[in-house]
Amino acid sequence: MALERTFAIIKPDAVAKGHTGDILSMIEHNGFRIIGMKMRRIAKPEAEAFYAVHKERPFFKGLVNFMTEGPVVVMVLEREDAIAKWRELMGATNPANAAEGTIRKRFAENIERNSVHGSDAPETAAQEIPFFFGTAELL
Ligand code: IDP
Ligand code: MG
Repeated sequence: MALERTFAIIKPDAVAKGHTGDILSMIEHNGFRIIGMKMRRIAKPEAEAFYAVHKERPFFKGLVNFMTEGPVVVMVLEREDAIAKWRELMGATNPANAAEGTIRKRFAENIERNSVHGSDAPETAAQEIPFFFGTAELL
């Protein structure tokens, strides 16, 4: 497996509760190199565009409100098989189903306020990385 990049977010619930450092530590201890990172807020139109694939879902409005309620940390992570490995470290969308040792098992409040985001496929990563980062911001 070649080096791969994925896009990650530490969501507003986890930032507000002071879990940023613990999550970054888990990322680094699991062999990811953080090649881009910034703390910022996501504006409503940005959240709507970012999650456009979910716009017909009943949870869409709540999701957009949640993702815009406070600061997030957006990141680009690099390692072998980064997309799958990051999804594995995140854990299942619903923390009730998340495996021991995953970020969502440890920190997520519920299926919506679930602490982290990760790209789900190479095509998604290729869209999500430039959504938040210019090439000069990736080190
Ligand atoms: P993922 O983040 O594990 O890839 P997706 O199905 O892509 O999960 O959903 C995107 C985000 O939407 C989730 O991380 C979660 O914040 C929210 N979400 C997903 N399903 C539900 C739901 O049934 N109720 C409320 N929020 C949900
Ligand atoms: Mg998803």
